[in-house]
Amino acid sequence: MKNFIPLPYFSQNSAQQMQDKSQEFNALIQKRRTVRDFSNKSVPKRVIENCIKAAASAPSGAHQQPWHFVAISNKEIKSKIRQAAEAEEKEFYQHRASEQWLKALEPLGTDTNKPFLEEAPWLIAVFAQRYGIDKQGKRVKHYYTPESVGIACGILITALHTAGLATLTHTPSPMGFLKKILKRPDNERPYLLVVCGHPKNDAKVPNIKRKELNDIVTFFT
Ligand code: IYR
Repeated sequence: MKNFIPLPYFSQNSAQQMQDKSQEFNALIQKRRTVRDFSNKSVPKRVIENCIKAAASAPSGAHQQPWHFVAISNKEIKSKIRQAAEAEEKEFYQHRASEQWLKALEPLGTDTNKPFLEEAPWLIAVFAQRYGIDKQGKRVKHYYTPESVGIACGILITALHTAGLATLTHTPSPMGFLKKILKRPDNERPYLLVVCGHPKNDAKVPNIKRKELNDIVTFFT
């Protein structure tokens, strides 16, 4: 059934305001870097809650909001996740990854050791719901789930960065262990593990560059 209301909270900006705001936002987001050296300095739960609320504002297929976020600061659970992730990563680096894949990862300097999974104050495991379950316990088909959850993750990372936190989008593969450790239901599959917190004082990042606008955009005007 249709139920429409007037569009709320829309601010009309002048061309100048749009230019200023977009420039300001770009300057802020350009400072985001994927970080792997986290300090154990704590981050209040309220901050994580706000960022998850922001993430869940993402558009989703048929507005079905096919996501679930598990935020972990608990030491034992982080330690279990580290152990399981490192076991998978060993397999990956020693057997599963092709030469080509390992070569592509070289500039990032990643390896099987994942101390950040215990050191960072928060891990946010994002789950994608392959289907929903209604109040009667019946399956509800979800549409565009990976796209919806991907957009939510983008907003999550942006919100965390805006709050002044460093993030790492981590995808130990396969991630089935997250579902077990975090006791998630059958309709959910692990999508992404977002590690977040403060960077270590001497945190280092790879010396890599983003593509130029000309290399990523085509305009027809
Ligand atoms: N999951 C592994 C390997 C890895 C894969 C990609 I694609 C990256 O961008 C980074 C790492 C790891 O986390 O080490």
